[in-house]
Amino acid sequence: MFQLPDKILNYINGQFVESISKNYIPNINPSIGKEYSLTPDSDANDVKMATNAALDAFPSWSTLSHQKRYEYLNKIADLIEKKTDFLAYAETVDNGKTFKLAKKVDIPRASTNFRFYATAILHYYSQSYINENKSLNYTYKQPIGVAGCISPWNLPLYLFTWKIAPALASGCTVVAKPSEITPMTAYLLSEICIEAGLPAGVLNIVHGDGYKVGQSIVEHPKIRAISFTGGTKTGKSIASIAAPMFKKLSLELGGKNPNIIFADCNYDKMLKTTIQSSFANQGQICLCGSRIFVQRKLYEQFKNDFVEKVKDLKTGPPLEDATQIGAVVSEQHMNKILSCIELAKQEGGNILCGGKRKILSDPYQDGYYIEPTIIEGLDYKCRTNQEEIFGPVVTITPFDAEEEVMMMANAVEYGLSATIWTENLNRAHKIAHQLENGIIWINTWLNRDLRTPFGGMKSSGVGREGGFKILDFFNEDKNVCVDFT
Ligand code: TXE
Repeated sequence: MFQLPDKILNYINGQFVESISKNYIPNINPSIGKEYSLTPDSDANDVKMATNAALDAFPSWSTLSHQKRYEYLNKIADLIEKKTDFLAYAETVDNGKTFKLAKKVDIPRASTNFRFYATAILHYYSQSYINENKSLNYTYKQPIGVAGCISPWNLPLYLFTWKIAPALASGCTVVAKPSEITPMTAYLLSEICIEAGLPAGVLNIVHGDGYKVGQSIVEHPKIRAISFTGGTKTGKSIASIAAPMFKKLSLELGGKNPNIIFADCNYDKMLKTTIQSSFANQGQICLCGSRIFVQRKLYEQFKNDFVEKVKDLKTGPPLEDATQIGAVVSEQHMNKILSCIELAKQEGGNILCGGKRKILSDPYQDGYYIEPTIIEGLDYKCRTNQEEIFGPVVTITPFDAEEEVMMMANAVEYGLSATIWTENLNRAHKIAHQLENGIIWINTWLNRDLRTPFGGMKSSGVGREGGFKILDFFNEDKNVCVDFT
């Protein structure tokens, strides 16, 4: 197949460099549970060096024409597209997701992220006001400076580029950190940036752990905006540091998303999509619908059909074409998910299928595989139905009236996304307006238009990514008033 580097480097000031400490952390391939590469174990000193490079590059990058910035980002999109198979292979080895999914979703979306923001900046506009022929007010969009972009391990290149592309398009320069659990495609992106001729210091990628590198980015006084996707607990820690420094914050955090199914739904489409929304990427997508609520008269039929189809899903080596459920991202995460399943049993849950680690044959016997798991019979208030599991685990719960399912759906600290299945569109819109979620899908799931605001409410985050919203985030609005009496 392809050859991946057995050691990756930081990308600072247009160069590949070791961390100053010259230490490395092992990078594990979750499909076989073995080390396959080394990642720089960077710290605050590397972040300082990267930030200085970004500061030096800011004056010329931020005053480059939109057309010129378009050309750089578009070139990067072209190169990602050209290397789709290699990048998909790298993502599969690093994350454990199926090659099919990486090739069909992750890598094409990474290219689209750059393409979308390359063109968005050409259409970005601002307001102006003439008042009683005395004065003109106009909004000058000023790039904020050096932006910090910190991303998670579940959709590594997809979410890494989802932050970097708009930041660069806005005229910001960037200090970025991918998850230390899945750093490979971020490293390959830096090779692409060099090939695209991106000027030195515009994008700097510092590898390492959340505390020594991630927190150093958040703490650095010259990094004026933080765009973060990851766990709610980490989001709280970042906010507690950034808020008193008056930094701009974009936080896309965890979710515990309801999937609400009414008896009048388009049954076949609902069932097919619900399998996807439950187990895509081994359930490691913040938008997965992990709490499934089914109107009582449909419950038994749905339960039987859903369990039967999920039992047929093939859990196996991610590179094999027949595989539908790959490996979860790490041994630590596998053990977290297995402990959540044990908790569900203690809380009175009935495991309808899955529920345990799957041991594959050699050479995959040490890989991190969990069978897709469906649990019924739990109270909506129990921990299993309140806490984010972030694995191939869903609960199913019957309901009678709309008021009851609305109450249960909203009875969590999270508010990221929700799915509603019904052919009664009056009911769908009424429920959509009452759900405490930032993203609502009606009779569909993960149906994305990049122009739309993306993000959650409550403990699912602060701010919105997507469209011009994120360009506003990376810019300061300056109002200029001209008197012409
Ligand atoms: O996220 P973390 P992880 C949820 C999911 C998962 C949990 C933890 O429940 O189990 O979050 O996942 C960096 N200051 N989601 O461990 O720890 C870290 O190095 C600054 C939902 O991936 O939040 C990584 O680059 N940075 C989420 C990034 O933050 C810090 C997707 C995310 O790490 C830091 C992934 C700190 N103190 C997990 N600590 C979603 N909403 O999509 C860590 N980091």
